[in-house]
Amino acid sequence: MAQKASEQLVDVLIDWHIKHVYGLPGDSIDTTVDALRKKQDQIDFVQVRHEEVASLAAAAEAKLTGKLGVCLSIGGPGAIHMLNGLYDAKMDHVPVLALLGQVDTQFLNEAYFQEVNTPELFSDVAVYNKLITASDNLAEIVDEAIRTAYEKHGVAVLTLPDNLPEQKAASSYTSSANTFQLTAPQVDDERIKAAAKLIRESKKPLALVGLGAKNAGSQVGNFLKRNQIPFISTLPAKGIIGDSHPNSLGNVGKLGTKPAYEAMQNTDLLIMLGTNYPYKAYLPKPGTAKSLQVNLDPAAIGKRYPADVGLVADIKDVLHRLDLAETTVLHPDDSFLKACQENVANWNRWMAGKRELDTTPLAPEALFNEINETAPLNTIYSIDVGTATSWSARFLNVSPSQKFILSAYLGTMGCALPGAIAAKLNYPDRPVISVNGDGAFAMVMQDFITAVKYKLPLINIVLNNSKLAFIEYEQQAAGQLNYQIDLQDMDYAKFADAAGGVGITAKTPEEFNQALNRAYRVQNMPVLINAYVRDDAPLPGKIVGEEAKGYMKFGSQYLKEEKKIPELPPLKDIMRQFF
Ligand SMILES: Cc1ncc(C[n+]2csc(CCOP(=O)(O)OP(=O)(O)O)c2C)c(N)n1
Ligand SMILES: [Mg+2]
Repeated sequence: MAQKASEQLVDVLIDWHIKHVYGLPGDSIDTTVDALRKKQDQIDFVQVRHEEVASLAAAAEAKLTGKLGVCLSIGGPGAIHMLNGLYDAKMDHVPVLALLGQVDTQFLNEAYFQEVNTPELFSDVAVYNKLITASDNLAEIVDEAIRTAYEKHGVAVLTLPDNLPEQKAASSYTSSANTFQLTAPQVDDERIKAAAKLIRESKKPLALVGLGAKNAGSQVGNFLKRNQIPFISTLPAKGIIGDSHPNSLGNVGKLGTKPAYEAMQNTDLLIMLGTNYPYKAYLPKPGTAKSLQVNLDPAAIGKRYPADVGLVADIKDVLHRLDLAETTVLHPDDSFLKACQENVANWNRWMAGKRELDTTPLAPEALFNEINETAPLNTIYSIDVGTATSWSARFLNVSPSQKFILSAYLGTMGCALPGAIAAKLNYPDRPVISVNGDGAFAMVMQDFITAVKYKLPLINIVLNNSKLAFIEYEQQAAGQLNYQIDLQDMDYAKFADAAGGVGITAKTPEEFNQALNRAYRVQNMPVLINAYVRDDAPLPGKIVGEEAKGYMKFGSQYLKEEKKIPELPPLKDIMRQFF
């Protein structure tokens, strides 16, 4: 018997091992929802309360698992709600499929109720973007959409007029799920030799490791150790090699460390592994360092810093061949590494004082330290945008056995809770901790109820400073007076209780520690810790250029803290001992 096109569509998703479809039903997508209902024993529909959460959760699922995330909504308003999470997927280069409803074909182009031209609206976000116009080839197009999302590491969007999936397809369809594979280009020996030469001839090599190294963490870690090369991690790549690796200098950039900033200023060879890190101000000054870059995307090579050798290749393969190209290590000299390590030791001593701050309201530094010290080794962190991002960059030591996700390049507030929902659904046995500011949480808080509905014991920590603290400091850095940054407080713990979860308020370090301890033991329901925190400035590793001028004007606390940094000896001075 011929199948309905919608049933074929769902079969294609099942073939690709899709476990979850995040969404909210409604009239223009209901025939697809009906097909999902029929296969609910093989694929879960995760009902959210706002479509933005569906797309953010789908993006997070892709970040966590490396597999396609899928989200679904009606056309018109529901589709528009999904844009944000789809941009998050696009900008963090993860595969997501969005199924958007549309008015029936007989009403198309009539400016009908909820008729939005989604193929046009989504044209910028999508790597594959089609309006379905027939039922016979729907399954084929879904299959191609998925292949393209994987191949281009991006978002595939299908707009489905709701009368089409309902119709019978002319013939059966066999998906390409079992035969699909991605292969990395091969690099010729000459280029590998050129890369080896660069490393051998450098005195102060430094690696910048990005998300492209995700599946090569231990290989990169071993290579850098053997060759005495210090490394810096981009924030989204945090934990891939592990913050406690002896060669780690922490994260780079505004949220990064002083040792990382200074190593960038002093290196003579920047080795960029799987990164397209955009903040040029935190890279070496052009002309001061050579650069070796490895990236699967040819367009990323030389984009941020001129490359002397560029390898469009898989990192594991390159490192393996670099090892083969040399019988001995390429870079046995540990002088630069030793200097950097001493710089890190000084920095860590300075930071240690902050980890122990015992204040009311809580110092976020101490709060993050408590999470760091108690979170099990398989914890998944989902971090929001705001000062939570800065504190996590500094005070969480993420290990390769943990996972760490955030909205890295879109930087959208409201990403942490959807990320935590996806994390708990995909890894039910692992602890999941999301940390968000009070502003960010309020953008998606309705979906705490989703975590209640699906009995997800995630731990959602609200950093409650009753303001948009990150913006407070941004305004100051720009030399502006603070305006419109205060947030009305509310009892988030009571909200969590009312939603059917567990709400706990914490105002002191002791209360927070107890709350967290209790939260680890809760089963079958989400916990919200409403943590009242000081609005401490997220301390700079180094303020660059224009920002410094802005702070001068404002004369803020932030600048006073920055002045303390020179108390730590600069890397240049430390280096004299080693060279
Ligand atoms: C959707 C969205 N809107 C606005 C911003 C700009 N923004 C970045 S951080 C921030 C403040 C975050 O406030 P909150 O969540 O309370 O965290 P805090 O910085 O106070 O810890 C804002 C408004 C953003 N990144 N995303
Ligand atoms: Mg806040």
